[in-house]
Amino acid sequence: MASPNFIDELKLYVRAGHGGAGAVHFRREKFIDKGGPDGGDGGQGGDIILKCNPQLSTLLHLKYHKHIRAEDGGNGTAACCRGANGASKIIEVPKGTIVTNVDTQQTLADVTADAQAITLMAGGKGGKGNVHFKTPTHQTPRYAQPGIPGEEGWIHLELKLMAEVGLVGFPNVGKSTLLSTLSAAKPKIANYPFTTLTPQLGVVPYKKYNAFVMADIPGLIQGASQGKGLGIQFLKHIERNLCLLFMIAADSEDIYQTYDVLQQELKTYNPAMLQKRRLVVISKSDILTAAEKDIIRQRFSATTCTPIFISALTNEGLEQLKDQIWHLLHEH
Ligand SMILES: Nc1nc2c(ncn2[C@@H]2O[C@H](COP(=O)(O)OP(=O)(O)OP(=O)(O)O)[C@@H](O)[C@H]2O)c(=O)[nH]1
Ligand SMILES: [Mg+2]
Repeated sequence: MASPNFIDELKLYVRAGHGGAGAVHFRREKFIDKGGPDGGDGGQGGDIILKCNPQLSTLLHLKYHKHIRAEDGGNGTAACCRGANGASKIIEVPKGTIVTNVDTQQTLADVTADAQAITLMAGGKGGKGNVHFKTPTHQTPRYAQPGIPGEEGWIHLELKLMAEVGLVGFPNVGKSTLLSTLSAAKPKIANYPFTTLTPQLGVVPYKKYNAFVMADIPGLIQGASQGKGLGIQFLKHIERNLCLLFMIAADSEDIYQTYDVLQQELKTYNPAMLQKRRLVVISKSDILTAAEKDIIRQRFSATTCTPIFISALTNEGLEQLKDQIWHLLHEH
Protein backbone atom coordinates (compact mmCIF):
# COMPACT_ATOMS: atom_id res chain seq x y z
CA MET A 1 0.00 0.00 0.00
CA ALA A 2 2.10 2.84 1.26
CA SER A 3 5.35 3.62 -0.50
CA PRO A 4 8.27 1.42 0.62
CA ASN A 5 10.49 4.50 0.41
CA PHE A 6 8.86 6.15 3.38
CA ILE A 7 9.89 4.55 6.66
CA ASP A 8 8.74 6.21 9.85
CA GLU A 9 9.41 3.50 12.43
CA LEU A 10 12.23 1.04 13.02
CA LYS A 11 14.38 -0.67 15.64
CA LEU A 12 18.17 -0.56 15.82
CA TYR A 13 20.74 -2.27 17.98
CA VAL A 14 23.36 0.23 19.01
CA ARG A 15 26.57 -0.38 20.90
CA ALA A 16 28.98 2.27 22.08
CA GLY A 17 32.69 1.39 22.05
CA HIS A 18 34.30 -0.42 25.01
CA GLY A 19 37.08 1.34 26.83
CA GLY A 20 40.57 0.01 26.08
CA ALA A 21 42.41 -1.97 28.78
CA GLY A 22 45.22 -0.43 30.77
CA ALA A 23 48.62 -2.09 30.18
CA VAL A 24 50.82 -4.00 32.63
CA HIS A 25 54.37 -3.23 31.57
CA PHE A 26 57.75 -2.50 33.12
CA ARG A 27 60.42 -0.26 31.71
CA ARG A 28 63.22 -2.34 30.22
CA GLU A 29 66.26 -0.58 28.88
CA LYS A 30 69.94 -1.31 28.67
CA PHE A 31 71.76 0.07 31.74
CA ILE A 32 68.50 0.93 33.48
CA ASP A 33 67.93 -1.55 36.17
CA LYS A 34 64.40 -2.10 37.50
CA GLY A 35 62.83 0.67 35.42
CA GLY A 36 59.49 0.46 37.21
CA PRO A 37 55.96 0.15 35.85
CA ASP A 38 55.17 2.09 32.65
CA GLY A 39 51.90 0.52 31.37
CA GLY A 40 49.71 3.20 29.72
CA ASP A 41 45.96 3.77 30.02
CA GLY A 42 43.34 2.42 27.66
CA GLY A 43 41.58 4.82 25.28
CA GLN A 44 37.95 5.92 25.59
CA GLY A 45 35.30 3.99 23.61
CA GLY A 46 33.40 5.90 20.93
CA ASP A 47 29.87 7.21 21.63
CA ILE A 48 26.67 6.63 19.66
CA ILE A 49 25.48 10.09 18.76
CA LEU A 50 22.10 11.04 17.32
CA LYS A 51 22.16 14.08 15.06
CA CYS A 52 19.39 15.98 13.36
CA ASN A 53 19.67 16.33 9.60
CA PRO A 54 16.91 18.71 8.47
CA GLN A 55 17.33 17.54 4.86
CA LEU A 56 15.97 14.09 5.72
CA SER A 57 12.27 13.28 5.82
CA THR A 58 12.32 9.50 6.32
CA LEU A 59 14.25 6.84 8.27
CA LEU A 60 14.77 4.80 5.09
CA HIS A 61 18.57 5.21 5.16
CA LEU A 62 18.69 3.25 8.43
CA LYS A 63 16.52 0.35 7.29
CA TYR A 64 19.44 -1.84 6.22
CA HIS A 65 21.78 -0.94 9.10
CA LYS A 66 20.20 -2.78 11.99
CA HIS A 67 23.38 -2.97 14.09
CA ILE A 68 25.39 0.15 14.65
CA ARG A 69 28.64 -0.02 16.63
CA ALA A 70 31.07 2.66 17.62
CA GLU A 71 34.79 1.89 17.73
CA ASP A 72 36.40 0.45 20.86
CA GLY A 73 39.18 2.36 22.59
CA GLY A 74 42.73 1.05 22.00
CA ASN A 75 44.63 -0.71 24.79
CA GLY A 76 47.38 1.10 26.65
CA THR A 77 50.96 0.21 25.74
CA ALA A 78 54.48 0.49 27.08
CA ALA A 79 56.25 3.76 27.86
CA CYS A 80 53.01 5.15 29.40
CA CYS A 81 51.39 5.36 25.96
CA ARG A 82 47.66 5.82 26.07
CA GLY A 83 45.47 3.77 23.71
CA ALA A 84 43.69 5.64 20.93
CA ASN A 85 40.14 6.83 21.55
CA GLY A 86 37.51 4.94 19.55
CA ALA A 87 35.68 6.93 16.86
CA SER A 88 32.08 7.83 17.67
CA LYS A 89 29.28 6.83 15.34
CA ILE A 90 26.79 9.47 14.25
CA ILE A 91 23.26 8.43 13.37
CA GLU A 92 21.55 11.08 11.28
CA VAL A 93 17.78 11.36 11.65
CA PRO A 94 15.10 13.70 10.36
CA LYS A 95 13.64 16.41 12.54
CA GLY A 96 10.74 14.99 14.56
CA THR A 97 12.37 11.64 15.42
CA ILE A 98 11.63 10.25 18.87
CA VAL A 99 13.99 7.61 20.26
CA THR A 100 13.04 5.24 23.06
CA ASN A 101 14.93 2.47 24.80
CA VAL A 102 13.11 -0.77 23.96
CA ASP A 103 13.84 -2.43 27.31
CA THR A 104 13.03 0.42 29.65
CA GLN A 105 10.55 2.30 27.41
CA GLN A 106 12.39 5.45 28.46
CA THR A 107 12.51 8.29 25.93
CA LEU A 108 16.13 8.92 25.09
CA ALA A 109 15.75 11.74 22.62
CA ASP A 110 13.21 13.91 20.88
CA VAL A 111 14.85 15.61 17.95
CA THR A 112 13.06 18.89 17.45
CA ALA A 113 15.80 21.38 16.59
CA ASP A 114 17.90 21.61 13.42
CA ALA A 115 21.34 21.48 15.02
CA GLN A 116 20.51 19.01 17.77
CA ALA A 117 23.04 16.31 18.68
CA ILE A 118 22.45 13.89 21.55
CA THR A 119 24.69 11.17 22.98
CA LEU A 120 22.47 8.10 23.02
CA MET A 121 24.97 5.57 24.33
CA ALA A 122 28.18 6.62 26.02
CA GLY A 123 31.43 4.84 25.23
CA GLY A 124 33.24 3.08 28.10
CA LYS A 125 36.15 4.69 29.89
CA GLY A 126 39.61 3.26 29.31
CA GLY A 127 41.28 1.37 32.19
CA LYS A 128 44.29 2.74 34.04
CA GLY A 129 47.70 1.27 33.28
CA ASN A 130 49.92 -0.21 36.02
CA VAL A 131 51.95 3.02 36.21
CA HIS A 132 49.17 4.42 38.37
CA PHE A 133 49.36 1.67 40.95
CA LYS A 134 52.95 1.91 42.17
CA THR A 135 53.32 2.90 45.77
CA PRO A 136 56.41 3.24 47.98
CA THR A 137 55.71 -0.19 49.39
CA HIS A 138 54.56 -1.85 46.17
CA GLN A 139 56.83 -0.86 43.33
CA THR A 140 56.00 -3.60 40.84
CA PRO A 141 52.20 -3.69 40.48
CA ARG A 142 51.34 -6.51 38.11
CA TYR A 143 47.81 -5.43 37.48
CA ALA A 144 45.99 -2.75 35.50
CA GLN A 145 42.30 -1.87 35.08
CA PRO A 146 40.25 -3.37 32.26
CA GLY A 147 38.27 -0.94 30.12
CA ILE A 148 34.62 -0.28 31.00
CA PRO A 149 32.12 -1.71 28.48
CA GLY A 150 30.20 0.82 26.37
CA GLU A 151 26.43 1.14 26.77
CA GLU A 152 24.36 -0.90 24.35
CA GLY A 153 20.80 -1.90 23.62
CA TRP A 154 17.85 -1.91 21.26
CA ILE A 155 16.36 1.46 20.46
CA HIS A 156 13.10 2.31 18.76
CA LEU A 157 13.00 5.23 16.36
CA GLU A 158 9.71 6.83 15.46
CA LEU A 159 9.32 9.76 13.13
CA LYS A 160 6.52 12.21 13.76
CA LEU A 161 7.03 14.89 11.16
CA MET A 162 7.27 18.43 12.41
CA ALA A 163 5.19 20.89 10.47
CA GLU A 164 3.36 23.96 11.64
CA VAL A 165 0.24 23.27 9.59
CA GLY A 166 -1.31 19.90 8.79
CA LEU A 167 -3.83 19.28 6.00
CA VAL A 168 -6.66 16.93 6.87
CA GLY A 169 -9.38 15.93 4.48
CA PHE A 170 -10.98 13.11 2.53
CA PRO A 171 -9.08 11.76 -0.48
CA ASN A 172 -9.21 13.74 -3.72
CA VAL A 173 -10.22 17.08 -2.17
CA GLY A 174 -7.17 18.96 -3.44
CA LYS A 175 -4.75 18.80 -0.50
CA SER A 176 -1.73 18.10 -2.66
CA THR A 177 -2.86 20.68 -5.19
CA LEU A 178 -2.90 23.30 -2.44
CA LEU A 179 0.56 22.28 -1.20
CA SER A 180 1.98 22.45 -4.71
CA THR A 181 0.38 25.86 -5.31
CA LEU A 182 1.63 27.41 -2.08
CA SER A 183 5.07 25.80 -1.87
CA ALA A 184 7.81 24.46 -4.12
CA ALA A 185 6.87 20.86 -3.19
CA LYS A 186 5.86 18.69 -6.13
CA PRO A 187 3.44 16.09 -4.77
CA LYS A 188 1.62 13.83 -7.20
CA ILE A 189 -1.81 15.17 -8.13
CA ALA A 190 -4.50 13.15 -9.88
CA ASN A 191 -8.24 12.84 -10.02
CA TYR A 192 -8.60 9.66 -7.99
CA PRO A 193 -8.55 8.88 -4.25
CA PHE A 194 -5.30 7.97 -2.50
CA THR A 195 -2.98 9.65 -4.96
CA THR A 196 -0.80 10.65 -2.05
CA LEU A 197 0.63 7.59 -0.32
CA THR A 198 3.18 9.16 1.99
CA PRO A 199 3.29 12.46 3.89
CA GLN A 200 4.76 15.39 2.02
CA LEU A 201 6.21 18.56 3.48
CA GLY A 202 6.40 21.96 1.81
CA VAL A 203 7.76 25.32 2.93
CA VAL A 204 5.22 28.05 2.26
CA PRO A 205 6.80 31.49 1.83
CA TYR A 206 4.79 34.26 3.46
CA LYS A 207 5.19 37.98 2.82
CA LYS A 208 8.83 38.84 2.26
CA TYR A 209 10.89 37.02 4.83
CA ASN A 210 8.56 34.61 6.59
CA ALA A 211 7.65 31.00 5.97
CA PHE A 212 5.88 28.07 7.56
CA VAL A 213 5.96 24.33 6.94
CA MET A 214 2.84 22.58 5.70
CA ALA A 215 2.27 18.81 5.76
CA ASP A 216 0.05 16.93 3.32
CA ILE A 217 -0.89 13.44 4.50
CA PRO A 218 -2.83 10.71 2.67
CA GLY A 219 -6.59 11.31 2.69
CA LEU A 220 -8.73 10.17 5.62
CA ILE A 221 -11.94 8.19 5.24
CA GLN A 222 -14.64 7.24 7.69
CA GLY A 223 -13.10 4.58 9.96
CA ALA A 224 -9.54 5.82 9.36
CA SER A 225 -8.85 5.89 13.10
CA GLN A 226 -9.74 2.18 13.15
CA GLY A 227 -7.27 1.49 10.37
CA LYS A 228 -9.39 1.90 7.24
CA GLY A 229 -7.63 3.24 4.17
CA LEU A 230 -4.19 4.67 4.91
CA GLY A 231 -5.46 6.89 7.70
CA ILE A 232 -4.06 5.75 11.00
CA GLN A 233 -0.55 5.10 9.75
CA PHE A 234 -0.13 8.75 9.01
CA LEU A 235 -2.23 10.51 11.62
CA LYS A 236 0.82 10.61 13.87
CA HIS A 237 2.43 13.00 11.41
CA ILE A 238 -0.11 15.69 12.19
CA GLU A 239 -0.03 15.02 15.94
CA ARG A 240 2.70 17.60 16.44
CA ASN A 241 1.34 20.24 14.06
CA LEU A 242 0.44 23.53 15.65
CA CYS A 243 -2.67 24.01 13.60
CA LEU A 244 -4.86 21.87 11.38
CA LEU A 245 -6.50 22.82 8.15
CA PHE A 246 -9.73 20.87 7.64
CA MET A 247 -10.16 20.72 3.88
CA ILE A 248 -13.56 19.87 2.43
CA ALA A 249 -14.23 19.87 -1.30
CA ALA A 250 -17.06 22.02 -2.64
CA ASP A 251 -18.37 18.97 -4.53
CA SER A 252 -18.72 16.84 -1.35
CA GLU A 253 -22.14 15.32 -0.81
CA ASP A 254 -22.69 17.03 2.51
CA ILE A 255 -19.99 19.49 3.48
CA TYR A 256 -21.01 19.83 7.10
CA GLN A 257 -21.31 16.09 7.65
CA THR A 258 -17.86 15.61 6.11
CA TYR A 259 -16.50 18.09 8.64
CA ASP A 260 -18.15 16.07 11.41
CA VAL A 261 -16.66 12.78 10.18
CA LEU A 262 -13.18 14.32 10.03
CA GLN A 263 -13.52 15.59 13.58
CA GLN A 264 -14.79 12.22 14.81
CA GLU A 265 -11.88 10.37 13.23
CA LEU A 266 -9.33 12.70 14.80
CA LYS A 267 -11.08 12.49 18.15
CA THR A 268 -11.14 8.68 18.12
CA TYR A 269 -7.45 8.62 17.26
CA ASN A 270 -6.49 11.13 19.94
CA PRO A 271 -8.87 13.63 21.59
CA ALA A 272 -6.01 16.13 21.94
CA MET A 273 -6.13 16.59 18.16
CA LEU A 274 -9.32 18.59 18.52
CA GLN A 275 -7.63 21.03 20.91
CA LYS A 276 -5.45 22.28 18.07
CA ARG A 277 -6.07 25.60 16.42
CA ARG A 278 -7.92 25.02 13.19
CA LEU A 279 -9.24 26.48 9.97
CA VAL A 280 -11.99 25.14 7.76
CA VAL A 281 -11.24 25.41 4.06
CA ILE A 282 -13.68 24.72 1.26
CA SER A 283 -11.61 23.70 -1.75
CA LYS A 284 -12.61 23.69 -5.43
CA SER A 285 -14.73 26.79 -4.72
CA ASP A 286 -14.59 27.71 -8.40
CA ILE A 287 -17.61 25.46 -8.88
CA LEU A 288 -19.73 27.30 -6.29
CA THR A 289 -22.06 30.23 -6.88
CA ALA A 290 -22.25 33.13 -4.42
CA ALA A 291 -25.63 31.84 -3.17
CA GLU A 292 -24.21 28.36 -2.51
CA LYS A 293 -21.34 29.89 -0.54
CA ASP A 294 -23.83 31.78 1.61
CA ILE A 295 -25.66 28.55 2.44
CA ILE A 296 -22.40 26.88 3.48
CA ARG A 297 -21.45 29.90 5.61
CA GLN A 298 -24.79 29.69 7.35
CA ARG A 299 -24.34 26.01 8.17
CA PHE A 300 -20.98 26.74 9.73
CA SER A 301 -22.25 29.77 11.68
CA ALA A 302 -23.19 27.43 14.55
CA THR A 303 -19.49 26.56 14.98
CA THR A 304 -16.61 28.84 15.88
CA CYS A 305 -15.15 28.38 12.38
CA THR A 306 -15.83 30.59 9.40
CA PRO A 307 -14.98 28.63 6.27
CA ILE A 308 -12.48 30.06 3.83
CA PHE A 309 -13.31 29.45 0.18
CA ILE A 310 -10.32 28.63 -1.97
CA SER A 311 -9.60 27.46 -5.47
CA ALA A 312 -6.27 26.35 -6.79
CA LEU A 313 -7.67 26.93 -10.27
CA THR A 314 -8.49 30.64 -9.91
CA ASN A 315 -6.26 31.37 -6.89
CA GLU A 316 -9.35 32.53 -5.02
CA GLY A 317 -8.82 32.88 -1.27
CA LEU A 318 -5.18 31.75 -1.25
CA GLU A 319 -3.74 35.01 0.09
CA GLN A 320 -6.47 35.21 2.70
CA LEU A 321 -5.74 31.61 3.68
CA LYS A 322 -2.02 32.34 4.17
CA ASP A 323 -2.86 35.43 6.24
CA GLN A 324 -5.19 33.42 8.46
CA ILE A 325 -2.69 30.59 8.92
CA TRP A 326 0.01 33.09 9.86
CA HIS A 327 -2.33 34.80 12.28
CA LEU A 328 -3.32 31.47 13.82
CA LEU A 329 0.31 30.38 14.25
CA HIS A 330 1.31 33.61 15.92
CA GLU A 331 -1.75 34.58 17.89
CA HIS A 332 -0.30 33.46 21.23
N1 LIG B 1 -11.95 22.51 -9.99
C1 LIG B 1 -10.95 22.34 -9.14
N2 LIG B 1 -10.30 21.16 -9.09
C2 LIG B 1 -9.29 21.00 -8.22
C3 LIG B 1 -8.89 22.05 -7.34
N3 LIG B 1 -7.88 21.60 -6.56
C4 LIG B 1 -7.67 20.32 -6.94
N4 LIG B 1 -8.48 19.95 -7.93
C5 LIG B 1 -8.53 18.65 -8.60
O1 LIG B 1 -8.89 17.65 -7.68
C6 LIG B 1 -8.23 16.42 -7.97
C7 LIG B 1 -7.55 15.87 -6.75
O2 LIG B 1 -6.48 16.72 -6.35
P1 LIG B 1 -5.32 16.25 -5.36
O3 LIG B 1 -4.56 17.49 -5.03
O4 LIG B 1 -4.57 15.10 -5.91
O5 LIG B 1 -6.20 15.79 -4.12
P2 LIG B 1 -5.72 15.16 -2.75
O6 LIG B 1 -6.61 15.66 -1.67
O7 LIG B 1 -4.26 15.40 -2.55
O8 LIG B 1 -6.02 13.64 -2.99
P3 LIG B 1 -5.36 12.33 -2.29
O9 LIG B 1 -3.89 12.49 -2.36
O10 LIG B 1 -5.85 11.23 -3.13
O11 LIG B 1 -5.90 12.30 -0.91
C8 LIG B 1 -7.27 16.73 -9.11
O12 LIG B 1 -7.83 16.28 -10.30
C9 LIG B 1 -7.15 18.24 -9.09
O13 LIG B 1 -6.89 18.77 -10.39
C10 LIG B 1 -9.60 23.32 -7.43
O14 LIG B 1 -9.34 24.28 -6.71
N5 LIG B 1 -10.61 23.38 -8.33
MG1 LIG C 1 -2.76 14.10 -2.44
